[in-house]
Amino acid sequence: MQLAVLADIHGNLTALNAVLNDIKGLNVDKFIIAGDHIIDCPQNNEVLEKIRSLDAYVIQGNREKYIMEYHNELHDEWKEYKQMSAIVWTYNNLCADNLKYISKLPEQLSISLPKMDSIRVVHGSPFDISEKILPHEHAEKIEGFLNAIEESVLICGHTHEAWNKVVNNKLILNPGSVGVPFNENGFAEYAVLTWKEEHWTATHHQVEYNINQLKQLFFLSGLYENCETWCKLTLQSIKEGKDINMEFLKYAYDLAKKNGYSNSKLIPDCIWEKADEHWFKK
Ligand SMILES: [Mn+2]
Repeated sequence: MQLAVLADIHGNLTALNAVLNDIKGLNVDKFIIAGDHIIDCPQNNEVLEKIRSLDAYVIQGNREKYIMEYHNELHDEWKEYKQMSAIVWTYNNLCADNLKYISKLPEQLSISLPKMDSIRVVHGSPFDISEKILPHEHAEKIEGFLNAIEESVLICGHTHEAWNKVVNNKLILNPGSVGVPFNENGFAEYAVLTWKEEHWTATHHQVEYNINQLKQLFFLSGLYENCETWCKLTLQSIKEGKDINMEFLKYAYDLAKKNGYSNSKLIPDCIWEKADEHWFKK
């Protein structure tokens, strides 16, 4: 039995197609897709349609949660902020069918296959959809995460860093990110879980794809003109394999604080624009 494990596609159909093409050469029985399918890159409907066409175990990530919260009118103010424009654009462009599909996705899954060790799938951690588990920063906490679950394998995404580790006979696996991977070469990432000799083993895979083609889709889709700053950051993150969006957010929040907006949860557009100007001049 072989399972392909994907996470954090973030609307990047170009990378997803490259990964699926790579997987064709393997003997994969089923897919696990661990959330953040959409937002940040332009082809959100296409990615969801592709996922729906696969035989896959699928959960929500924090991006899908944002979409549902926005849909349920919990964040009407988001439409007034450039900071949130990629979420709002994605929501406004999502087909009704795809919205319904993500609304029905569970936050976590427990997979039990006959005569095989069970697998827990989460996006962040077993406790929180947005909690990061990083192998070096959270070395002591990892045992706690694994003790907290009944299953023998914990699959998580969210950090866009590929790694796996066996602790007390339990396996923790992050397949990395298909759409916005944080690595040295910018290649799309996924993992394969293989059941052999009474246990699961993980292998990591990287696939090169055409980033220029992806870049053109940012323009053609209208995403770029609606969310210019966020798109420039996302493209830089993909090119450099680093979380530039997060670095920019820190910078913009600091700038907001310096300008007397210390209590605002969101960054006012006047600060956002100033931060953009400074950032891309660097
Ligand atoms: Mn995430």
